[in-house]
Amino acid sequence: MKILCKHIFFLPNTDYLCRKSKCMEIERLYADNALKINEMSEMATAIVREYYDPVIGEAQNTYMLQKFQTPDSIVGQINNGARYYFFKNNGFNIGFMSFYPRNDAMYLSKWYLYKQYRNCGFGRQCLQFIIQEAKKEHLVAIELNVNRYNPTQRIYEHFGFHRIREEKIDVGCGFFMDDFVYRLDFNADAERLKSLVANGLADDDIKQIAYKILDGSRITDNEALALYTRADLGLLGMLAFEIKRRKSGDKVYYNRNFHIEPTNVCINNCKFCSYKKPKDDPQAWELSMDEILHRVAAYKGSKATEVHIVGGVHPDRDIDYYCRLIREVKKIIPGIVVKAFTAVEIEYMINKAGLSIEDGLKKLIDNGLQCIPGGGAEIFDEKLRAEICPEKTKSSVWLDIHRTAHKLGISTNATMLYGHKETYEQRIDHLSRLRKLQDETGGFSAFIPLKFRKENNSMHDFGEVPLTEDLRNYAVSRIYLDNFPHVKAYWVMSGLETTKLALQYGADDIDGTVDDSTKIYTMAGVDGKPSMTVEQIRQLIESVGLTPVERDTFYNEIK
Ligand code: V47
Ligand code: SF4
Repeated sequence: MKILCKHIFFLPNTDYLCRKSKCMEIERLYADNALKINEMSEMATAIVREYYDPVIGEAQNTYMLQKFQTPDSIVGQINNGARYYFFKNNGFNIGFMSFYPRNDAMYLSKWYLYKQYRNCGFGRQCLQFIIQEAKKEHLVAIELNVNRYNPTQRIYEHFGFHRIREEKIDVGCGFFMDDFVYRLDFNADAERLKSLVANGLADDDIKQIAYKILDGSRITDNEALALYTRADLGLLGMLAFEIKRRKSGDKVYYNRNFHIEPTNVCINNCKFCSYKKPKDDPQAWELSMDEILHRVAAYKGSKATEVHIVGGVHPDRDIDYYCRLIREVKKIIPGIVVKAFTAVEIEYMINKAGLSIEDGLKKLIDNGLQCIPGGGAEIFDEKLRAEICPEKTKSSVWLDIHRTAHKLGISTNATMLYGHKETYEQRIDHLSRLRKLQDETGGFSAFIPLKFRKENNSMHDFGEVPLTEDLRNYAVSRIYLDNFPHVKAYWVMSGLETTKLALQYGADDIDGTVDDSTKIYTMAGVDGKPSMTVEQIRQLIESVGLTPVERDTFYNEIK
């Protein structure tokens, strides 16, 4: 059985617009407390009777009268097979949804949050509730339509829905809506996989964790530790791939991008960094604005959709310089998305200008910043951070900058530098801080594990971890970060063969074409030129049986 959800409207037909406007009017009056519950109920019932189904109309009437008496909480009721759920908070009605069975499916006929409660996080709460109900019913999937311009898509992705197709909906009166259909699969293969786990060699406690994961539940820190230390790599791959499959099917995302690294001169001295050089070093560079813009101009007319701008924290540059840089880039290629500056660079420029994080970010956004990359996170554990990158932005500030960016409406990425001196507990602590922030804001798009590379830096003697450790880390991260829509295997850092394997261990994104425009990893010892054509990327993804999908920075698919 499936749940089919229709967002906002009941069923598409010719009187849709008329019905919709009446319903909206009633809801508005009710939300403004201008209507009493029985008046609202009668009017709503009349509309449902007139336009839809008398039985459901009655049920709605009975339901409304009963349910508005209930105390705070999300409440539900079954009437004649139809269910109505009203969302309440602090005694106020914040919205409602209703769904009812038809043939072998449940239709979510309406899901609506009153205007003043939108953007307050209730959308997430309601969706969580719908998912929980669907699981209780043992439904296999939820499908719902969302208007392609509706920003709530991010919420669905946050919960693991993936876009399966586009649909043109005839809403009557000659109007059409362009929708995306999103789908969340619960346990298509869960039972089959559970029996594989049951027949496998894992210890009982690992098996219990595996069942929990396959049931779609969140794992605890202790369970993550058990997976890191005791789970078989094959089992981890199977679980992580299943989670990836539920989130993005067999798709693997890539984009057409290039980097600009304005300088490798930096006020910090991170011990793992092979990139930073003193000003007078022959390997140091400080590109002028003209040089940068010249590089950008080379992509004019190309199909690149994103420029990724990051570099060292240069002591002489300030926020006005970087705002101008973004503006000039946009003048040259107006449509390009500017993903720029790690939280470390941002902290420096904002402090230098004497601005708060919020005002500094607003300024950057007003000048065209659209996304913040995930760099600078390293490892959040304060003690280890003080050892390997003592001057760097504090973990709490890194998180604050990303939190504020999300609240201001831009998405960001998160990274973790692993494979040096950190313990598994420290990795889990790092992932846990990210998971909590993502619960709060939902603003992260992708998590990118970055493997420590040892050449030309003062942590050389730590060596590099083996491939098995990379895969273990991809898998546990994918499983643990259940609220991150994407895990990226950054091919420039991991190399092509590891990237292919990472796609079997939970990654669903490999970054982009890059076009030989970054030096961070070649300077740290990674072989080969960081450049791939679209054909090479697609071949790489297809070679492991998955489907390449070009995306923009925000994971909109590009046809
Ligand atoms: O923060 C520096 C890492 C990061 C080394 O958001 C090293 O889409 C390994 O964050 N060994 C910058 N890692 C790169 C980065 C990134 C890359 C690609 C995509 C995105 C994204 C973000 O590089 C730094 C640091 O963690 N790093 N030196 C090294 N020796
Ligand atoms: Fe500077 Fe970044 Fe290198 Fe640290 S990792 S020294 S902040 S360039």
